[in-house]
Amino acid sequence: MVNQTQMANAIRALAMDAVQQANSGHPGAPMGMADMAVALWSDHLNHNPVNPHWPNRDRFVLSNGHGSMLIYSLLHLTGYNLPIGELKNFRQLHSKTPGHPEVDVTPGIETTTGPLGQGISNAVGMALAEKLLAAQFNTQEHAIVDHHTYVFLGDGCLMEGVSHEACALAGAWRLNKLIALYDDNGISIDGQVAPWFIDDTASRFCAYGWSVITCSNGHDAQAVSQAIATAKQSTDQPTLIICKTSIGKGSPNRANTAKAHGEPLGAEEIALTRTALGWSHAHFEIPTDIYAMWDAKPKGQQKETKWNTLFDAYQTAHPEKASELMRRMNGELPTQFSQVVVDAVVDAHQKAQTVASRKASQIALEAFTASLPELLGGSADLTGSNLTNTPSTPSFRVGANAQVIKNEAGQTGRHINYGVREFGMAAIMNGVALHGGFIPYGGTFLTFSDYSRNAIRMAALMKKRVIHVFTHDSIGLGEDGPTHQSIEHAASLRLIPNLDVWRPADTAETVVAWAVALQNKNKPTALLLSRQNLPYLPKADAGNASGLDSMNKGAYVLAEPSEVGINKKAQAVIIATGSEVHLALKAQELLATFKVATRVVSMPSTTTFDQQSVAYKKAVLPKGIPRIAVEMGCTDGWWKYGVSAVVGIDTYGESAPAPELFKHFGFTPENVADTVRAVLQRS
Ligand SMILES: Cc1ncc(C[n+]2csc(CCOP(=O)(O)OP(=O)(O)O)c2C)c(N)n1
Repeated sequence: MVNQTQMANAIRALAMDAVQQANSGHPGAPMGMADMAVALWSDHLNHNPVNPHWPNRDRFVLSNGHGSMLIYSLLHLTGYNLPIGELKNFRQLHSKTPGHPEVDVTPGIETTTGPLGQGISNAVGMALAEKLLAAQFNTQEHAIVDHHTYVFLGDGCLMEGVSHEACALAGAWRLNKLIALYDDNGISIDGQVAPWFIDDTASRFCAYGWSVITCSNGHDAQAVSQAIATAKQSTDQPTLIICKTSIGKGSPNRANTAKAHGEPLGAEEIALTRTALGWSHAHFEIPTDIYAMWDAKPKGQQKETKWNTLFDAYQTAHPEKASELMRRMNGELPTQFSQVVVDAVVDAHQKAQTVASRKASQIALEAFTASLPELLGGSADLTGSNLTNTPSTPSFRVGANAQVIKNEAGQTGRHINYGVREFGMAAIMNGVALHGGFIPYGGTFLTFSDYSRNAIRMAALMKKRVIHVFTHDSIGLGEDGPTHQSIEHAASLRLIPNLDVWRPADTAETVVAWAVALQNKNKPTALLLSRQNLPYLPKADAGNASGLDSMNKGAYVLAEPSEVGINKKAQAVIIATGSEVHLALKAQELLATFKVATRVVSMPSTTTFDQQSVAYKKAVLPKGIPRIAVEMGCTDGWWKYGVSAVVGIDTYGESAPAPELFKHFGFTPENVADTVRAVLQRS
């Protein structure tokens, strides 16, 4: 009869062998967490290896993603479509077993982890999504959304500040179905952590409002299983289970040392470890009886079938709710959404309002949040500045009994006060998007996008629809000064592959930017929005859906020379973004008085424009005439558009009223016009 130690040893053997074969990787963490994994995966985790996308599965996040061989072993052993050949191919090109777990690459992986601290933060987002979705869809009889979110994490995740931001929120939100198991092995890369990590982790989590359980022997699978059972009983707090473990458990010479952390054990030590563990099977060979013990397919099928029966009953009783839930879980927008977009663009053209683009964003959101219940907004303590809330998005609140509070109309909150936690917000939003059922968006000042940056990058890498509302996007914010004024941010966000970046110029472009962001099912978007008012810019094709079609290409011809009374072909193209587009139009007028003919191109999204056909790009930016870019930010990114000059800012800003700053930094029609004339004289 196979015992739990043998089940754990199967993980240890696979981890040792795969890391050895790849000649790189981290054997220590999987070997140390193997018993915790047995406790969770064989006694508690509700999942179906045959259908990794079963909506009501428990979510499992390996926050210490360097221990990837733990999860690959578990997925293989429990019956996911991850054959042993993939484990033999660990860390090789195009294998399903990359160095760190990657969502949508390996069946059963819920999120991409590796950047420490973000996995636990994603898990907070998943648990939030579960709680909110349950409050929105479950009925007295039908607990359709009802699962746990489990996380494994190590010292590294706890040292990272983002874990504080996210875990504090998990406590405030009383995410009682979030259960984190801490691999407390006292080792990180530099050695015994004692000199640099003396936090009292139990007290820290108690202070966040978590329940904390300590397992003095994290290698006692039954004790860990008992702790998980207790954690599942929690009705109002998330739980941290502290498991005292040995890194590299089983290795006679490497266990409990940093040497077990990030390199192969070596053939000799592997042989010694096998002997110590009593594991005599060939490399990568798992005996059938151990496979049989691990096989989670029959139980998983049963659980899903039971849920399907419940869902059928739900569907019969509440057909609309059932199809709405499935639509949202599949990430599909409602069919009427495209009409909502057209109406919002037409409305923007008709009203022709002069407002800040952050206000234009709120106007767009009013239309979109009313028709998309999946939009889950928020702000990192700047709601009144970011303007991320609308009448359709009351504040998300949780009562002392851990229930999501509903208003008189029975609606849950849909706008989250993340507090001053930009990175936490971004990583939590990733978790919400990964869970499904919501499209998260969150606001802060553009300058603080640096705080969130790695989570934005992770959303882009994972191809998840997360929308960042970055307001106060330039020196145009004025008196707050250089600490708050973005300079390099637009350019540096544009460098992140698969991140769409929009800097709209007026109300119509802002609606389009939001619409594209919402339709970008497989990428995140950053919306860069002004603090200061911007005029509506008349467009030749306004008032019909074709206006939408040019704006959504990321750049379009806004004004030809004829619009300022010059009947000759353009001698130069002025390219501008966001708040600088109206300045470009004024420069165009001024140049006309000198008989200089220019075309103004509004380029709200360089990232979207870059995706267009060569023919379209040529039509907007014709060859043979000089181009001048205007943007209140660093100039670096513009040279790739073949510009002859950039009116930009390559220093930090200054504290002063915005109109003075515009003059000081040369953002005047006169300076733009002079720049164009200087370029023409040179060419
Ligand atoms: C944000 C981030 N910084 C640094 C690293 C590099 N790194 C990978 S593992 C690790 C140490 C983690 O220690 P611990 O969580 O205790 O893992 P263990 O040694 O127990 O495997 C570091 C610094 C990383 N992956 N992510």
